[in-house]
Amino acid sequence: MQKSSRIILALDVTSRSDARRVVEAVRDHVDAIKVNWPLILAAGPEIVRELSKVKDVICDMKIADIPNTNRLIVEQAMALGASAVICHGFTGDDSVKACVDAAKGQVFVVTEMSHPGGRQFTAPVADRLAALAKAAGARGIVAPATRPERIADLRRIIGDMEIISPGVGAQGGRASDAIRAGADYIIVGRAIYESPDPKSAAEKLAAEVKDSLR
Ligand code: O7E
Repeated sequence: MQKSSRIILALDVTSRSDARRVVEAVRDHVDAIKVNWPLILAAGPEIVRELSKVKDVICDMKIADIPNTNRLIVEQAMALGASAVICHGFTGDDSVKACVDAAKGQVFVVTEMSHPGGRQFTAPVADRLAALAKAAGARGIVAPATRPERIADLRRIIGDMEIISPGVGAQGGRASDAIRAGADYIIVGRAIYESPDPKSAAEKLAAEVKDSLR
């Protein structure tokens, strides 16, 4: 995955035509595309293969099952051309390890979630989830741009593993705060795909990220 604009597009649109329109507009300003259930259910799994020809695709199925089922899901996602997958860690280390093995390490594990409800169950165990991700050999973790101080805390646990961070824009987080706190990439959905001008929205975010790295 390139590390240029440090923006991962969360492409939560619900038609293939919208997906193509947004990707065409922003392809030079994002480093990867995250595909979640809304688009997969609307456009079919082949959308992963199609998008993977344009950019690295992170399959965000938030996999959360027993090890064998996790393995089967990851194998299907990788066969479609995904570069990485996202799984939950609360299922335990055997389930996460099954994802890591099937994806040859290309796994991001969700820690503290970015929405208000993320404080309820994920926040109290986020440090343990980050440690679990590290022990399992994952590539990185997902940590909240809405609480940049938590990005910094979790960074201390995982060392130089990658942090991808959702919650910028529509959820109230700021790109610059997340990057300064230690995120490698921000994940941005609505602030780009709901914008009347997705290209300039992505350009503005990329400029903010660049400034925050100075
Ligand atoms: O708020 P938006 O529109 O910018 O979209 C954010 C995206 O990040 C969306 O796809 C949502 O499912 C995802 N996300 C969060 O918003 N918060 C989290 O804690 C975790 C995720 C997520 O994608 O986890 C894997 C990266």
